Amino acid sequence: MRSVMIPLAGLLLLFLAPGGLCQGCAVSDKERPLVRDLQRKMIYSVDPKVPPNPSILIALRLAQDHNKRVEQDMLKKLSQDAVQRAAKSFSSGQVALHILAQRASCSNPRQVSANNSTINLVQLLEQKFKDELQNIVIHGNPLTNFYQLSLDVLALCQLNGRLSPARASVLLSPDQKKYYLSGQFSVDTAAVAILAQICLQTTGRPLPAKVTKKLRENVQWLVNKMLAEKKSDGVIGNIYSTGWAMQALSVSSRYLKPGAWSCPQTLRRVLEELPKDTFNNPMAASQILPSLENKTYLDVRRLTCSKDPDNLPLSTPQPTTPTSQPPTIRVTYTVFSDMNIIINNSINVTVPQGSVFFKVMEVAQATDPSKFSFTYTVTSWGPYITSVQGLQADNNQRTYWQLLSNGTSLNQGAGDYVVSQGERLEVRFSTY
Ligand code: B12
Repeated sequence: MRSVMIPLAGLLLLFLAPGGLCQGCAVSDKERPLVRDLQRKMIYSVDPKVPPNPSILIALRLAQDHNKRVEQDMLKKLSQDAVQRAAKSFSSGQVALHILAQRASCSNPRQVSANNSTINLVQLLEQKFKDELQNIVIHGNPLTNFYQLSLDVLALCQLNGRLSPARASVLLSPDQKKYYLSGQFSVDTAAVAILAQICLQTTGRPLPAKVTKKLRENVQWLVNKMLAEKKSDGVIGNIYSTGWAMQALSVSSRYLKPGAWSCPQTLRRVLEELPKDTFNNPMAASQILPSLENKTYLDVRRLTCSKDPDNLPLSTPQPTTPTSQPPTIRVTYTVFSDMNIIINNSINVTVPQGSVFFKVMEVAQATDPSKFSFTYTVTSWGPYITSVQGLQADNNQRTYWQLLSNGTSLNQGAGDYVVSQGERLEVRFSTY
């Protein structure tokens, strides 16, 4: 009797595990090489000149296959960076991601040590989260955005940090200003907010009935909004928000009407993109990988490290042979603003075929710096344009430099978007 009971109980656990195998929405063995290629791409992307990226380690930790040396090395670099810079220069969301990366590596985020110093990242996040809430009271906006506030709640929830579920449920309640960016519903933000609130509901600590009700209403609103952004091919929002959306919907089954979402359809659509260059940006790769493994950021708190296989060998990447000079293409480039100051400058630019938007901006700047000079900061997604012709984007005013092609807003940044012959490119001073 006992020997029958144990496997049965095991099977039952498998079915009950959130994000478990029961939904049949992970890659097949045949597709596994695509996932391993994505992992290797992320590993090779590591550039010692830019700060280490916690999202990459989280994704690698949530994967089935591992390269222990690489993961340990990343953890060490992240710890060094956290000790050196977290208190002064990390945003709240960056602290949250660092906490999750430490926890996913079975290392204690309350005691991160490097170079003879130690930092308590959970305590630091509690402080940074407080500062965010205070900025909302004073300015009506958080210091960052609701995507990061949701990451904060998610990390504090998973690490049992100081956080009032009642306040979090009010913070993440339905609101245009929180979940819309540039008039567009932000699927990414909604997805992280769902994961955060599912976490609050499933900590095992009892919640007042009023709070439970509010959290449920919030999640239901977010799930419905997100489903309204589902395209007929299974993409939710755009291809870069789809990974987050898959994570959120896969832990929200009780909020979904039968047939409202087909995970396998969305997964197939994402798999189609993998052999293309769509997820070349390591940040994009890190955000899609967990859903290929049928995992979510909520699994971070469940990860144990001792039984990980060490089965992802790295081959030395082949140096790309320099090809002969590519032909050149011509594009037009416009800098436009009808707020604060009026700007409307255009230029024709010639660049090698295969160039990215950023290259066009550089050539324009070199040709006529008085009209096309620009500044940028290096972020986890690549170069973020902060000013053009001296006009600075400002978070408190909710302004930014928007990138467009032929009048349509781009879903990639200046460092990634490859331009084509005859294209009309534009940077436009906008509000979000
Ligand atoms: C909030 C947000 C914005 C805000 C940023 C300002 C603010 N208030 O925080 C606004 C609305 C201004 C914005 C602008 C853009 N964004 Co945006 N943004 C986000 C979002 C929802 C969260 C970013 C975040 O806070 N991350 C957490 C923190 C901890 O990480 P971080 O790296 O420190 O965050 C900073 C950078 O990410 C930077 N940032 C924000 N967006 C982008 C986009 C690019 C390409 C770069 C290089 C940097 C960057 O701002 C963050 C805050 O300082 C992400 C969603 C996601 N899935 O990541 C999309 C996202 C990163 N954005 C995206 C895009 C495409 C853009 C734009 C290029 C859109 C456009 N057509 O102009 C512009 C950037 C143009 C420029 N000036 O260089 C895409 C990137 C996809 C890709 N493959 O590159 C994402 C993934 C959304 C999506 N699903 O399409 N964004």
